[in-house]
Amino acid sequence: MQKQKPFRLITIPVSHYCEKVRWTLDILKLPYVEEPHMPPFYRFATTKVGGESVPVLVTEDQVLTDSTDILKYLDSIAPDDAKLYPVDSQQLQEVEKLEELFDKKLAVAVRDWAYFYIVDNSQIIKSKWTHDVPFFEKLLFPVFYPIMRSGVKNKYHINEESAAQAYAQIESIFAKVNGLLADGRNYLVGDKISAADITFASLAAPILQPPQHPINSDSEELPAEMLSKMKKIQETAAGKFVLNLYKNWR
Ligand SMILES: N[C@@H](CCC(=O)N[C@@H](CS)C(=O)NCC(=O)O)C(=O)O
Repeated sequence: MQKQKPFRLITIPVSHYCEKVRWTLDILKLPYVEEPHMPPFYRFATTKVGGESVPVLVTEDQVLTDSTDILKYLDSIAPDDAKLYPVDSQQLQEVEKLEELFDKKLAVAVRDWAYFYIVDNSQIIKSKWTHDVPFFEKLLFPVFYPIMRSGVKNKYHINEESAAQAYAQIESIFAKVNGLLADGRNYLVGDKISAADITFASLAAPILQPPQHPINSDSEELPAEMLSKMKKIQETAAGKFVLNLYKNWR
């Protein structure tokens, strides 16, 4: 592969979709420079290049604004022995189906469930949102937090009922993954790590808190009920699978 100019990766560092892309860049050893922002400042960075949400990957000739599009692109430039999407068409379909399920259902459920427990706690949110962001953004956290807190609660309909539904959704996806792993396989699809594994692990990470996650914040401060629900998920086969993926591949 010819020498690559570093990509720009616009993120909210703690975002699990951003972790999915960051992990892929790292595993493929592709050079990139992360541009970390907190809400709402990421919006200035993403809209400037034609995006909205994070992550956004800016290459020399294109801007990619969805994590799956980014993974597909990175895979297209990866050497054959490092590819994260299988060549076999049936396996490819399985990877794509799982990635879609994790992106659309698991990630959303994890986000809504976690926000229910922490969105009103300014200390926890500050430590999560301001990790690695420019100094002036951190400085403005007290100004923007109250606005962003109501924004998050309204946009994602955060309440006790939606948190319970989100947790049930997480449990049902974990039950599905437990089922896949029941035959003793080492990876979700095929015999090597794929985009399905990286997507599942990254998007489930906030509820599993793997020690190797690059954005770590103390879990002792989290509410007891949240911690006990996390523990329940950590003890499942799929939870252990994610913790092992982080240990061995991150
Ligand atoms: N389908 C998108 C979803 C990304 C997404 O929802 N990102 C969240 C961060 S966790 C976000 O930017 N939310 C704020 C917004 O949409 O403005 C992807 O896979 O990249």
